[in-house]
Amino acid sequence: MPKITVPLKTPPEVIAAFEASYHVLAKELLDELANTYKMPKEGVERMRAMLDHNVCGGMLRDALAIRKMNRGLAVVDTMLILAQAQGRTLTQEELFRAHVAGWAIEWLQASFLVADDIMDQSHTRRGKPCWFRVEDVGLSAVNDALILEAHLFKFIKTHFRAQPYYADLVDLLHEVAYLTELGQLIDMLTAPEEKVDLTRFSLDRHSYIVIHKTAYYSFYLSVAMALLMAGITDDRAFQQAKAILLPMGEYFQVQDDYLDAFADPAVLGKIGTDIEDNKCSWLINSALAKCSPAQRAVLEANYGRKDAKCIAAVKQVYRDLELERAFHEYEAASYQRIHALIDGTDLSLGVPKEVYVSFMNKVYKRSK
Ligand code: DMA
Ligand code: MG
Ligand code: MG
Ligand code: MG
Repeated sequence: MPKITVPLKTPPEVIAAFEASYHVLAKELLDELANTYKMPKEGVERMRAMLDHNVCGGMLRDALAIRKMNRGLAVVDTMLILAQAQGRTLTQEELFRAHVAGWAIEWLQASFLVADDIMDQSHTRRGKPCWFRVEDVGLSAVNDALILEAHLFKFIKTHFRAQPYYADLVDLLHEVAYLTELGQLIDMLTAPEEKVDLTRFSLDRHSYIVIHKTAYYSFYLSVAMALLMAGITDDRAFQQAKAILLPMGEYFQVQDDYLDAFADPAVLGKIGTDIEDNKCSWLINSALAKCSPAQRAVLEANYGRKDAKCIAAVKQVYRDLELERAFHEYEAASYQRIHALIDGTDLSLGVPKEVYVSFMNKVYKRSK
């Protein structure tokens, strides 16, 4: 295999080019509203504001600070690495298609997040109010979540229908969206409002939730899309990607759970709601595994209640149990485990290790 060089961080010019493609896609969608669907101007402007708030999230300057765009950029990074492995560079068309595929994941994520914030009754996202909390939006955000999902299939059609793998790409997106929705279902079912029952939680339940709600779309999808675009058809390559990226995604969601209680909301861009929402988070599961009967009683009395005093009492138990340290131990162990999986990859399947290493580097020890 030719030598592969991967920058530690995605270079700013790669990010800028990726962002430029956002504007191409947004313009296509908005122009179509006016020209094909004869939408009143007011509707077009509302759609523009909705996309700006939920998908783009501001200009590049802000993007670097708040929007990580990890998922979308991972498609681009993976394509660049796969091309190097094939001893070639991407054509302009291929690079643009990698951008479009990356934005499809970002659009899908926007659709999930708009709905997730309603379900979780969250307050802020990416440093701004959640979309449903914006004045004059409210529950019409439910329809916006559906529109965001429809959008990605529209622009995937525009830019991929002539490709031989178009049907596989659409099928993959539908399958991964469904898996995510199943994860969200079990996440919600395990966290009923006003019905706190800590015996409902377990690490097995947690693992099912996070692999479905997060790992497939945030990790596996980016690489699987790139494999399709690179013409890789051997199912073993997809299975291998799953075997590495699902554990990586599980680790990522454990970070998300940890940050929900312990990160500075100003850095994280969102205010945690897991404790008051009665969520089956990694922290509560770790606390239940270690706590004394007295601490368990405190958790039982305070978990899942929308009251600042109750939230503080739960966080105090988390601190007394040194869950921050437990998390850092988990983080180090995950790093070892995932790198062992990466080291075991079968290179004959045409996917270099750098694909996985570069993805892991983006998320390891993140603070937002
Ligand atoms: C989010 O899980 C999963 C999806 C599919 C959006 P979460 O509610 O923990 O996410 P966040 O902490 O970002 O609200
Ligand atoms: Mg949420
Ligand atoms: Mg949620
Ligand atoms: Mg969370």
